[in-house]
Amino acid sequence: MAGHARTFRFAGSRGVLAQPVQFSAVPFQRGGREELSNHVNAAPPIVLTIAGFDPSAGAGIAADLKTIAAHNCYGVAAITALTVQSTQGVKFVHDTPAAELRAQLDVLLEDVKIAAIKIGMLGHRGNAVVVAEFLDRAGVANIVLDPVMKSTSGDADLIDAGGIKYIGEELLKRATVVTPNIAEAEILSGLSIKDHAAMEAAARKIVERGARAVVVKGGHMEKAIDVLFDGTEVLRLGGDHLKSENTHGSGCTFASAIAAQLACGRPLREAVLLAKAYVTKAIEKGFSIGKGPGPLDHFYRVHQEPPPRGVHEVPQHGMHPAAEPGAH
Ligand code: PXL
Repeated sequence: MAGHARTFRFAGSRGVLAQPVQFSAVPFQRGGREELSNHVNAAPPIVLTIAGFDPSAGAGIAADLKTIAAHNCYGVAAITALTVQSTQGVKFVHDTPAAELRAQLDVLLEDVKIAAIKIGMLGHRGNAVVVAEFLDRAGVANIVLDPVMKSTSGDADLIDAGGIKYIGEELLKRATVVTPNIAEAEILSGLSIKDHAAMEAAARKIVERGARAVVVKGGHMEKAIDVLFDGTEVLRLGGDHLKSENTHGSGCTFASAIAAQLACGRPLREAVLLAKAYVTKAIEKGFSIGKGPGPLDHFYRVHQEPPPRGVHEVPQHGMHPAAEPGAH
């Protein structure tokens, strides 16, 4: 049976593909994959990340997908920008055109059920507008907004001035929780932040501007205290200032961990506390992979300790054939 064959043309920045891609809508035939198993795995909660791509995979989309996977959720992604960067910093930023971002978001929305959305780098105002309109269409309850403005080393703008203004005026009020660092909180609140009292005042101001809750991240302060304000109560989340150099992508990881916890049904305060515990440990276990600040270990929970040296129990069943007594 022929089924429908639909032709897709991809008109990207490098031109139209020479050969149109054929997608066949023929259902699986008898004797094919369909017959191999009738087992269906329960689907995990789906978390969508809308962020930029970092080729060193420490920050942005890659960090988000690793974090989401480490929380037993399924991550899907829409890319707002392609950065050219290594652990040594951002060299260039190529923003995704707004129409392309909208197309990425819409195909996902019509296909899968999204439990939570994490928003990171947006690149430019056009993408911020697309995201606001998408949030209005999608009706997803859990929205974590990490209002990324500059790269960690401060050497690159990850959004334009119009985009920053739009975040403050439009995206804040669509967010379940916003996770600015000190510099971002200063811009969003219009306040200068020198101490924990000012962090709290900024948190209140950001909620006044429309966010349902905010975590002002104090990681860059001498004492790494984060301030969570949920519109009713202020909670100071203490933590040691970690000595690790390998902190690249901590903000993305924290926001994605909150999104995953919310997707799993945890209430906000618990989601934030668990996300802080996760990111702290992932920083502690982070590794140096290049010449600059390295990434976190997003999978520290699944990495096994090597077996202790010495005498080992030899398994009696399921031995490797080479280890069978008859093999020698
Ligand atoms: O950490 C902020 C950030 C977010 N997203 C992308 C980045 C960075 C920092 O460099 O590259 C894609």
